[in-house]
Amino acid sequence: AQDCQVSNITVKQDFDRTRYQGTWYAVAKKDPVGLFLLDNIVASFKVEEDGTMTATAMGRVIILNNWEMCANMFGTFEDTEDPARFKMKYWGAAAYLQTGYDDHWIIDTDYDNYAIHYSCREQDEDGTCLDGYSFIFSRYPDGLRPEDQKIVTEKKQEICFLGKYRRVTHTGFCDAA
Ligand code: FEN
Repeated sequence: AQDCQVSNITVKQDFDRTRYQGTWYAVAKKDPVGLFLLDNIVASFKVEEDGTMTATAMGRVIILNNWEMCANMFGTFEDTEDPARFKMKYWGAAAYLQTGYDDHWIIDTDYDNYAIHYSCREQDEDGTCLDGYSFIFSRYPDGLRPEDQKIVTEKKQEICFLGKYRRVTHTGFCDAA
């Protein structure tokens, strides 16, 4: 999959949404074009009674007039033929937050420590990703274990986003909210 074709990107085999439930801390992200979450990003995944995967996410944003806010985001995941490939519908608790509908793939996870999410919003004519985003999540706010960093670096390379990530800091800004 190192040819950077979106269609050649592999995802987590037999993704188990039940084991995936609970809290995940973003430790790094690759931003898309446009508005996004800045830092202090924490997500919580849940499987609803009808089997649908849903999630909430908090993250710091700076709105007009340089006002710092915690964005409260909601997502519902529509299933596809592949258990690790979803369509994510998302919206914010506040009206000024953008809504969207993205491809959302779980590239890899061990359920207990690390996870890599990938979304390509726009493909180039050559089949590579022109605009996309990615999150590296950890079960721990302090970051990834050294043994998981190696796997994550390999996966960043496979999805052709290596070198495009920024660390996501956790300062406690959204903890009270
Ligand atoms: C994910 C975890 C699972 C749940 C969800 C996730 C995705 C969240 C996204 C957030 C987008 C935020 C935006 C913010 C915004 C994968 C983390 C749902 C995709 C678009 C501003 C900034 C400034 C402004 C207005 C709005 O709209 N920010 O003036």
